[in-house]
Amino acid sequence: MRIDRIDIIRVLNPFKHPFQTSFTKFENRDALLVKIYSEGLVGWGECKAFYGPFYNPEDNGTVFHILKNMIIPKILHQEVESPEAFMESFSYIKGNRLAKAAIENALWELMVQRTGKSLKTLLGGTQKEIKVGVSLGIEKDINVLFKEIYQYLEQGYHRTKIKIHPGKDIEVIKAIRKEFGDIPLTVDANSAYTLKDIDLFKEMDQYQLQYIEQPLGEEDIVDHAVLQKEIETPVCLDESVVSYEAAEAAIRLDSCKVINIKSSRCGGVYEGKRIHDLCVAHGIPVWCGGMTELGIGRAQNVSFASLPGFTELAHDVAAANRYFDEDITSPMVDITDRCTIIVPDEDNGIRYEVDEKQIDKMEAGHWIFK
Ligand code: OSB
Ligand code: MG
Repeated sequence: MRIDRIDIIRVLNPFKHPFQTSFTKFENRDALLVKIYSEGLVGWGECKAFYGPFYNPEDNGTVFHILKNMIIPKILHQEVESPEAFMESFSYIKGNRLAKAAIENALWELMVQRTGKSLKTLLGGTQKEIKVGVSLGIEKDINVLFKEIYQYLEQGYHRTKIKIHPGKDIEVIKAIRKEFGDIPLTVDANSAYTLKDIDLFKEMDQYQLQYIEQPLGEEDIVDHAVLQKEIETPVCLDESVVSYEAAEAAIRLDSCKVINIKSSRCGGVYEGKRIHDLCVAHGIPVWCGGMTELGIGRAQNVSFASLPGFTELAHDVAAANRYFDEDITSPMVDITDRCTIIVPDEDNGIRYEVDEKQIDKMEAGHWIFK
């Protein structure tokens, strides 16, 4: 594929309801999109970074730098053989995986157009639909949280995940169990705790959580192994799994019993698939995580989650209207009456077309490289 031009576009899409995590409160999805022009085709990619480095070390500013100064000058007016070849040729750039994944996303879209095959087919996906769960932010008022849980249970969401942080954890879990009985429930700490809190996690064992997501720091793979030995509830790693090697370390050390794969956090779906295959080989259950994506990234997650290992656990890939009134694909990604999302493929003809009018409406910056 010859790369003829690349645009970086910053968009802002307000959340219907602010999303509070242990690291920040999100009012808008502030995202960078990349638009790659290649031999008469246009491939879009979405960068999953946020406006600040709260979830992982990258943010929109660092991504912009890496794209503008490190990646775009090297691929503009050049041939790129495939998304995999792109990733391999940029392995000399350390980290910066969200930045690389944004370009990779657009290259896969170009591959879809060039081959006439779906991303599901190109990746080797096997599932027709994926099961979705909901991830709810921290709420000051427990009644607001209860109302939300009722609302999503009514829509059939297959699992409820709540964000926790010190001071808003065990009591909230206890209250939810009392109100909702034995619903499939998980918690996500976004690395807000340390091993000093081990008693708290032991106490959580009585609440039958499906898993506890990323209780300790991103780099605490060893500490997670210590914690997992002490508790029954499966630890699920998110932030710590930045690469195939990190996943391998976590599996070898028994740092977790479940892994949340966010392909972008690992540099794209090519690396994500390698981690998926590794987990399947070791019998580690996996599910597809989310980053409150806009439609381009959300649609890519839907295709990624069709890989054969993503079976039992529900994904953080909800309907777009759970977050936003409007989105940048037509149609917006939506759920079925079984609370699943249909995976686009050649047979069902479903496509989430990029809606450029919506992108224009949300545009907050535009840079052209040609
Ligand atoms: O840790 O899984 C996470 C959102 C932003 C950053 C990190 C995380 C999340 C979520 C929401 O939990 C996932 C989603 O609904 O897209
Ligand atoms: Mg998480």
